Amino acid sequence: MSKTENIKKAYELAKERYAEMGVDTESVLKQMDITAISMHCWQSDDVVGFENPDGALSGGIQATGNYPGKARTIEQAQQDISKAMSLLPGKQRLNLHAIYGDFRSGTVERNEIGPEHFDTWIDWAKGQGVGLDFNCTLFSHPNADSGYTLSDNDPAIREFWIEHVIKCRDIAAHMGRELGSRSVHNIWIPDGSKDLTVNRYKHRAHLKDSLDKILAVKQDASLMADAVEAKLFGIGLEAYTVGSHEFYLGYAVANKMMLCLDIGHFHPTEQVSDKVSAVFQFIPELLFHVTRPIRWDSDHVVTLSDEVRALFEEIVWADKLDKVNIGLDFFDASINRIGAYVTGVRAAQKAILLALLNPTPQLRAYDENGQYFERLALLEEAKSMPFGAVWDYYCMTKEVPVGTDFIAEIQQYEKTELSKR
Ligand code: RNT
Ligand code: ZN
Repeated sequence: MSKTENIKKAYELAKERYAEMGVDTESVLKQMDITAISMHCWQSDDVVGFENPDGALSGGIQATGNYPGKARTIEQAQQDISKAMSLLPGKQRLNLHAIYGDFRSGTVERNEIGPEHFDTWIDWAKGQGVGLDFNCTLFSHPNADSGYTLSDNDPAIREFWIEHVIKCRDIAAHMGRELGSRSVHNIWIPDGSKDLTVNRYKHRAHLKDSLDKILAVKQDASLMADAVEAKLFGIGLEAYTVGSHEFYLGYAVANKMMLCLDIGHFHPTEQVSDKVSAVFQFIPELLFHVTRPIRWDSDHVVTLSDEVRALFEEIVWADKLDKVNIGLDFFDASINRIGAYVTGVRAAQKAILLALLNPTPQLRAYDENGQYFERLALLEEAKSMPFGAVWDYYCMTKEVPVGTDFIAEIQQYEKTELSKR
């Protein structure tokens, strides 16, 4: 029997098993189709960007490793991301950072960037049929050297960054308009202090004031939407982070905007999955940065870990899959970067699929009847259902490599493209 026939046969059997549990795999696959993952452009080149290819990454984040073949030009980044997308089932988007603009070999100050610097990407996105998301970049710049940007004590520094973020929101709206798909603009700032400070309140007041000034410039909600991303600490910024969870949770609720929850931005025993049903009581739409912290916010490639599974289960159980924006945020410079993309996106997609394949109606019934042994048993049995057969079938119907077949494709790409850089 051919491989295709085997995949189909395995799927048909799996479909029956799931149906016995009250799960309709066909409608699950339809949901997979409309659930887009926004791929972060910065795995392609270790968060360097095209403003200053020799510049150092600052802001308390770090990509470790020196695997050969990273993208050094926009063309290379586009080629790599297109390659990765060709190996992924379903729909993706691309998430750009402001430093990835096409500055046409000139220097453009961050507070002077505009939509024209992203035409190259918009054209590429049109060609790929994908939407774009956007991020202002408030790190890797001399005006961030004090450790503070929007919350700096110097009003001139704050003003510079306020202007930058305002420009970035224009760019996001422009992308939304050009591509007919709303762009999510995420605001993350590195601000904080290595050691104890007596000015926690003052910096947070500055940040609030700067954000108020930024958001005073109204944008069309159908073209772009803002999110704010909280964080616990950064490298060299261990004692104090201005934009903490409480700060942004409060800000997002007060200003009716999106909150971005990054899996790596909390205390190690804290679970982002548990925040989903809490935050959704107050905020109608969320952005997630799916990543894998190991001991710290190390931004490892996403795998099908318990926490990633739990995150999507909570989203599905809260019935909010259509109210989440799924971004990825890992940057591993120690392995083939296209391989990192494909492995990470596929892992996140598998977690979504698994969450959708849960026998949720039966689980809820047990739960609400107080049948807790039954609930636990079913949760356990659900783990060994033939989900791999559904995943393989999904990949096959989307005409992308099934199983490990993408490994050889990436090895080939490394040989013909990456090794020549
Ligand atoms: C940093 C944040 C942020 C960045 C990107 C590059 O800790 O997670 O999202 O990773 O903006
Ligand atoms: Zn993040």
